[in-house]
Amino acid sequence: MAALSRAASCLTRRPQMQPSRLQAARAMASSLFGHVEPAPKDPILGVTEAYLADPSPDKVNVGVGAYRDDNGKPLVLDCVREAERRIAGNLNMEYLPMGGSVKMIEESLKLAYGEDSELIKDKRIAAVQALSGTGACRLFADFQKRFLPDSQIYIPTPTWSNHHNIWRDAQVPQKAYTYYHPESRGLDFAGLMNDIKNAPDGSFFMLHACAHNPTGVDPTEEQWREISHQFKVKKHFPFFDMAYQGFASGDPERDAKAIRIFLEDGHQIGCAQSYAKNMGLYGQRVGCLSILCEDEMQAVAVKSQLQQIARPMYSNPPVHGALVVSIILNDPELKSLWLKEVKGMADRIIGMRTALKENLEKLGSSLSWEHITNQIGMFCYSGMTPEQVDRLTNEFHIYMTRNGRISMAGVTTRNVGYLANAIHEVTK
Ligand code: PGU
Repeated sequence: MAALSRAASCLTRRPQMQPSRLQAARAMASSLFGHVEPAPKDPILGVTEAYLADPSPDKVNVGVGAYRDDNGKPLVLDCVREAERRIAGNLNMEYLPMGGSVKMIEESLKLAYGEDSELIKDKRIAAVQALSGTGACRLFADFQKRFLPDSQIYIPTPTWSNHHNIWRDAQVPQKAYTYYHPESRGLDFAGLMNDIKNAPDGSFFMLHACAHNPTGVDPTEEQWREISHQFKVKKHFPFFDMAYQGFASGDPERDAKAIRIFLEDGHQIGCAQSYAKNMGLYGQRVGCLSILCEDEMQAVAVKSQLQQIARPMYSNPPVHGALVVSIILNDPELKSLWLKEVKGMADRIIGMRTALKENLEKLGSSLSWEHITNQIGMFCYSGMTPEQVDRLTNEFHIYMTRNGRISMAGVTTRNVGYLANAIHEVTK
């Protein structure tokens, strides 16, 4: 006992330092990092932090775009559980190649470019596994900076807040293009077309492939055709961020329509894919970056450069999520289970849109809430002001981003009445 406590006091005893040396050490530390200010809270992930810190039993998190089941719990898909059973104990955890899992990439390209795409057969697509959608966008931004150092990126107003950080850190200058029309709560198509026409020829545009975040407003098929035509005239390069394939319509094939229209028109495109939402693999960080090239030789060169960018950052991407994705998409039975489960998630969200709107109407709200059911995907861009959102948080413990975006994926049968009542209180 005595020996133990002696040993413990040895461990906790501080080494004696001369006061002058201590002061000098502190001064040096403060001169090294003394200028480092705390970073501002992230507008989306900061909301989750605040939610977690709130002890209220009534609290509701409709901030982050992460799917919850009708009990408000995170969902692991059955197809994912089955894939994990097949992985466990059967597969090794060796490094993947720098460009990631070849199988996962093959399956991802089929999802984005079409099962029988000639472009895949002709090996015209340079593609690498990426650290989910964020990593795919960032790899592309770094590639853009390295090989087209004078180019800029056009980003819609509004957009997912992290797009600005991604291209900022890659040191690619950003330009805004018109997207949303606040009065009609719909697409500002005329404004969008004008900005496309007025951008210098050969500009880079970042487009949300489907289920635009945060507005939930997508162009119609006809409008996509016009956009694609105008891109052709102007020789612009479309970069599609496809973080919600399957979440717009419930069908991943239908949600790839915008991309397919551009492909039919013969564009070269870039595409960021994520399995965070549509396979519920959020924290596994699995996605794919692809760049359609002129021919196979160019694709080989581009892929080798993408790998070169990845190598000093993280060397090679994580293996587990890539195994899950490739097992599911490679097996017809598991794939059809996945498609059923994606549709299930999308349908539950659509149901919650109707429920939220009906609850607001029942409470006698004189405002129009049509947009809740008109918008698609994970989010409702409610039109609430930052001050109204602050009241929701402070008075009702409802957590959401200050731009008025409600993650419909966090709305459940149990909390929809409470949410509607609170929204009515702060908007009446
Ligand atoms: N692109 C868009 C348009 C997104 O909305 C998101 C995620 C991503 C890419 C990146 O997703 P990965 O997880 O990297 O695949 N947006 C969510 C999730 C939280 C966040 O901000 O990362 C959101 O709530 O907007």
